[in-house]
Amino acid sequence: MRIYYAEQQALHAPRDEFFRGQRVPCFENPSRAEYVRAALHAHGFALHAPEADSTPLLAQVHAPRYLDFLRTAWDQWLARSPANVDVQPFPSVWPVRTLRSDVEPADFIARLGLYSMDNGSPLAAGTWAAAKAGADAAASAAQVLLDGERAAFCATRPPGHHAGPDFMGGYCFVNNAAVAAQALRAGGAARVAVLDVDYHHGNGTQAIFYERADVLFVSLHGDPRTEYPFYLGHAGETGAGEGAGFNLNLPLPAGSSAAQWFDALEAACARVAQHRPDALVVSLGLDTYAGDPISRFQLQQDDFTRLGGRLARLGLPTAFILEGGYAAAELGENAVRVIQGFNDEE
Ligand code: Q9C
Ligand code: ZN
Repeated sequence: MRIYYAEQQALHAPRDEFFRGQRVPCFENPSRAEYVRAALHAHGFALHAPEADSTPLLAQVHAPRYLDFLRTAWDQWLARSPANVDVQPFPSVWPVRTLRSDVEPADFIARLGLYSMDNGSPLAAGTWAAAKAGADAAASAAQVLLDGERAAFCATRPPGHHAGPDFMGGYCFVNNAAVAAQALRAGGAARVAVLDVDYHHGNGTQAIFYERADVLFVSLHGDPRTEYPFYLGHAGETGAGEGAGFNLNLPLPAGSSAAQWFDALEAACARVAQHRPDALVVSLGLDTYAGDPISRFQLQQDDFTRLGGRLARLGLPTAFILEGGYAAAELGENAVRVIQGFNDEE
């Protein structure tokens, strides 16, 4: 398994976020990837810097004006006032129903709202650099699979699966799993499957591929009736147009046990196998862990070994993309267990 880690991850280090009415230190912070890097190193895995440039792929899964905004957002914020270097911008207004999203406002905070689904993706000076490096890792992972490698793992952050065609959200800026899937398609894979096992529904990935039959999206996640992202991820969302039948959501009640979760994983794996994909992209959120501070499933550490083994038995070239997981001190061990479970099954 070829493993990618991008040092630039540390450049995305916003201070705090809104949580239950308070400003609290960001759950999604550089220590997460640092813990994963340290655990991988301790277990003897070699880490590689991304070698691919995701620029053309990003343009295929995101809108040009959104990418332009992201790339320049921090400079735009500083242009408003040099004192903003110590201030985090947050959106406070959004173009919801009846409001126009086709006209870019001149006001920076209004543009930030236009390109956000929530106030939960704090920006920092190095957000673009970190997010771009993560997408480069996803593109690199896809490329090594196309070159014949069985599996690759992106130990990257910020995560990506909530980022849609033209918006950020839920700690995510660019959709790394979509970049990997698109890279596999562009490189000759006729059919690709994305399996999203993060606690939260991958609304961004679903949206990007919703009308496509070539990329199947399957997700198991906390029921959006009670869990973020709330406004997508229901069982009735099955794809549209050409993509009808190529989207499968398996929502589970908050508090679900590991046994319930693995039953849903079986159904997910059956649908993936039925698609007969040439490659698999796994949106690997580790926030299904019982110790996660913001999620409510009950997986224990050994369950991640079992997950890795089950995915290996699909027998597909597989790119793992790290998504969520906020029990930072245990994140490294949990990631290593997925890899060991996968490798031991091969
Ligand atoms: N600031 C992922 O796991 N936000 N994202 C909670 C609001 C929603 C999680 C608090 C959680 C998003 C990639
Ligand atoms: Zn999550």
